[in-house]
Amino acid sequence: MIKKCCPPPIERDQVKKKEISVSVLQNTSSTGYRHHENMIEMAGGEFLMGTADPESFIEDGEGPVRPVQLKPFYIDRYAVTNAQFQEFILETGYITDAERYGWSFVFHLFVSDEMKRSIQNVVQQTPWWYQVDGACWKHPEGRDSSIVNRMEHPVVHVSWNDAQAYCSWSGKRLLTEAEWEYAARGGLIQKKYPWGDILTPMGKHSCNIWQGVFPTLDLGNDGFIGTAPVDAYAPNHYGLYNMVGNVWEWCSDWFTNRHLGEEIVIDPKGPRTGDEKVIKGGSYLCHKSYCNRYRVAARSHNTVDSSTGHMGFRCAADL
Ligand SMILES: [Ca+2]
Repeated sequence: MIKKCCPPPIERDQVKKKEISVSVLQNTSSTGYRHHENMIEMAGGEFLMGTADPESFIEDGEGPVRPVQLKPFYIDRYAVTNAQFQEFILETGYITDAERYGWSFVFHLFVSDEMKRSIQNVVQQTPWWYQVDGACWKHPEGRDSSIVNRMEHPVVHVSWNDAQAYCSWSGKRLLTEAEWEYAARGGLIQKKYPWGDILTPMGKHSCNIWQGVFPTLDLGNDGFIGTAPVDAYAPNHYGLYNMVGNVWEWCSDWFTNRHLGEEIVIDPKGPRTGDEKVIKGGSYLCHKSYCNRYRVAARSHNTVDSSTGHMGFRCAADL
């Protein structure tokens, strides 16, 4: 059985979608990419993507291990923060999918008992997700919550559409899955995590995941229950922070669990079409007992208008 702890399958098509005019959101900066100072140049070249790790989820399409070649690109050092996303919203007036629909998925530990009693819609396969009215990027736990003390945390409750709109405004783009995995590996070959094969080297926590008993007790031994600031923990060898844990990150590729093996692939961009987009890196909700997807080869997927309290993104750009 696939342990689908993470992004709940969202059925929002009961709400008529408005066309989003991304054309009005084109980059208005005369200096090029926004927040370019926080981007790092990746040299590109060949690397081994995917894994044959016995811990991997075969049904997710984590394998086979395959050679991939990439051209150089820029990548954000950190996930996009609440502060950056607010800048985008203030300049453009953009309305996120969660705001248009009027709700988003919030993890049960962040929903008050009083609020739970009034919520009818709980995801059956993953009952720890509550459909909370008013939950959105600036109210992560519902209308009465705020991001005031979390401006340097990753923005969440953003759909793939929202991430695309932000990228368009900032003159950037989402990473392909291959770029994401190349960057996350930090130059290490076929290691489990961005820093090596040991989850807590010398007993030290290196990413924001779940400790305790999922989904009821998060001990927060890594310092955080819920999101952490985007610069928490040490970066990988490429200088990138929180490539695994903290929040899932949207990629540009449509999802498939079938890949070509052996033949080297150059700048893969995923299938031409699909139903769901790839997400990478796992989140603060991942635990070895259930959703061991905070490994660099791990992957999951969700629909383009889905949003949750544990999905965000970072940007890339062409050189
Ligand atoms: Ca944690």
